[in-house]
Amino acid sequence: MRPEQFQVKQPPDKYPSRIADKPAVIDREDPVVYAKSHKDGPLPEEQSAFYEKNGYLFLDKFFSQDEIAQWRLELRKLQKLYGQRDAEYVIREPGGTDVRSIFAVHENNELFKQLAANARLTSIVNHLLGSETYIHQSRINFKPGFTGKEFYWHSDFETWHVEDGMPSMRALSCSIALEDNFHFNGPLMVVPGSHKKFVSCVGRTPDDHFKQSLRRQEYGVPDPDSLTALVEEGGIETIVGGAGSIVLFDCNIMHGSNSNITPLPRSNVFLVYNSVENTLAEPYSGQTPRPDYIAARSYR
Ligand code: 6CS
Ligand code: FE
Repeated sequence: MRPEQFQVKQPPDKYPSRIADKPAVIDREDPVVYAKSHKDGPLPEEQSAFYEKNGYLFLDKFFSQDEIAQWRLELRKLQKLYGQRDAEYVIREPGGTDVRSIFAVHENNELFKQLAANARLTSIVNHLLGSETYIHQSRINFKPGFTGKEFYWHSDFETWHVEDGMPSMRALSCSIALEDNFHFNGPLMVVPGSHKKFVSCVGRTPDDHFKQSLRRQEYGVPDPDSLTALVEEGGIETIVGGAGSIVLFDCNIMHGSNSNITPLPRSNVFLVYNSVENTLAEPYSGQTPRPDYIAARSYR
């Protein structure tokens, strides 16, 4: 795709957050599935409809064990390399030095670049988002055994809107299990249906917030009452699946994951696809945009 200059004029702030002194829950204005119909496209109709209703879709054994083995080998190489070496796109566990995440793997690593462009995956993503897409963010979350700490409840979109300037809810994440995600080693938890509500959070975003939030997020997280209300309505689903399974989840679904105190790593690669119709504007916080390795401000 051609290099695209991003937004020149600031789209309206449809989802204000971190500006009021008390939380609010507002309805989603944007569609979930942008395809004209659940019928056309690479997904069975009931799966496309399930995604719209619930905000996520689990696909077991999406990739073969041979494919996974090569990516897992690469992941272990990166983990070893960055265990000893720092880089701005390498995030360490809070209170420790184990590698928590490595960002921009779709740019810096040939194998993960190819994975991000996998046609079986992008055809499904483009159907759900109703357009061509580009990678807004990619990362490996290692969730190492014993030391992998939690990711507290949050909506990715709340952060991507406030801190990156993403105008609308027209993006999704694909989490690819490179190790088995069991119910006990810190799998992703989602609140089905929560993608249709936007929780406006309290608190002012600290400058350079990402230097803290990617280790432990404390701003842009829902207040207990709002979270309780969402869970009372939708419950909590834990996404478990063997290496090779994937889960697609809407940018605004409330999700999180617990710490991993088992010996078994829960290492997943996350690819965030954004519609080319939804390119980043200026952060709605009014602050300096986050670095490109966290939020792409152009694509090729
Ligand atoms: O701030 C972000 O973009 C990152 N933070 C979380 C907790 N999830 C999305 C993304 O990795
Ligand atoms: Fe997240």
